[in-house]
Amino acid sequence: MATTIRNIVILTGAGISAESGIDTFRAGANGGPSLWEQHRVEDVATPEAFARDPDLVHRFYDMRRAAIQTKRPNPAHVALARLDAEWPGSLLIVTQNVDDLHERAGAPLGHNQRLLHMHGEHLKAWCTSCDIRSPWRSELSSRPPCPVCGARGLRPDVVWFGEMPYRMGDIYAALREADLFVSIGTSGAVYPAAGFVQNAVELGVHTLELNLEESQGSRMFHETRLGVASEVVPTWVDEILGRD
Ligand code: BV8
Repeated sequence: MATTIRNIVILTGAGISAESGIDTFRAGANGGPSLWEQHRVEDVATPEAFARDPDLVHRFYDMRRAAIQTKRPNPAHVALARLDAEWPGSLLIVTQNVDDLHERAGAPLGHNQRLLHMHGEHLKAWCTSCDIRSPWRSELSSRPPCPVCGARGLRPDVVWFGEMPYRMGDIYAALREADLFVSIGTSGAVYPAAGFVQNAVELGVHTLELNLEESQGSRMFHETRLGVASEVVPTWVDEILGRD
């Protein structure tokens, strides 16, 4: 472990929201892909699926956008919000999740500057006509007008497979400055997020994995702690804040 830890980058995945009741992507039998209306997520979360069958894709996202609004942050989200509020060094929480549970866990001032949704957000709609992203909590299946330009071409503001994740430059810049990279609740199955641990190791950054089970990247971490996020994350946050 680096003697002095100043700059931390944290990557979170679906596992941090599992105990809040949001299905992970590999919630299927023996870790297989979870299905929705007999579709694999990877087959619905693509621009091709949206072009081929927009009603199906809108239905998929309308259901999930509504579902997350009935869920609540769990102690793991709350612990990271506490870290955000109290950590004296720099901190970037990069989430692969498109739910808003990190935000709702307690948003100390400037929280949004330290939270980055690399795969977009359920609660935003992206207009394919004027390119503006608007906050959005209801459905898109009825093709509502864009709040800005009025066109009826809104899509979920979610990064689909084959699309470039958001703010990759900021993420790599933060990794270059980091003393510690922590991966929480991710299977390490989807790139480029799954490659961050490799980048960190090559940059000499200490790497820690907090996960329910071994992930595809576990062998690349200096340290792996297994357990449920609602327990292992608060314990780690107490430790790093010097409260253990
Ligand atoms: C890109 C938003 C390039 C959507 C998501 C072949 C063909 C086509 C593409 C590719 C290919 N091979 C590789 C690719 C690239 C592809 C990819 O990696 N595919 C995989 C399937 C092989 N990646 C992409 O397409 C990315 N873009 O590469 O662009 C490019 C280059 C230039 C120009 C343009 C483009 C974009 C990927 C983003 C896709 N969108 N999300 C939506 O949500 O609907 S990905 C989605 O799946 C999530 O965001 C997340 O990233 C991923 C799921 O991973 P996890 O979060 O890890 O969840 P998972 O269920 O897998 O694991 C949960 C973990 O938690 C488990 O380990 C479990 O043990 C643990 N857990 C469970 N419970 C708990 C727990 N841990 C703690 N406590 C608990 N209680």
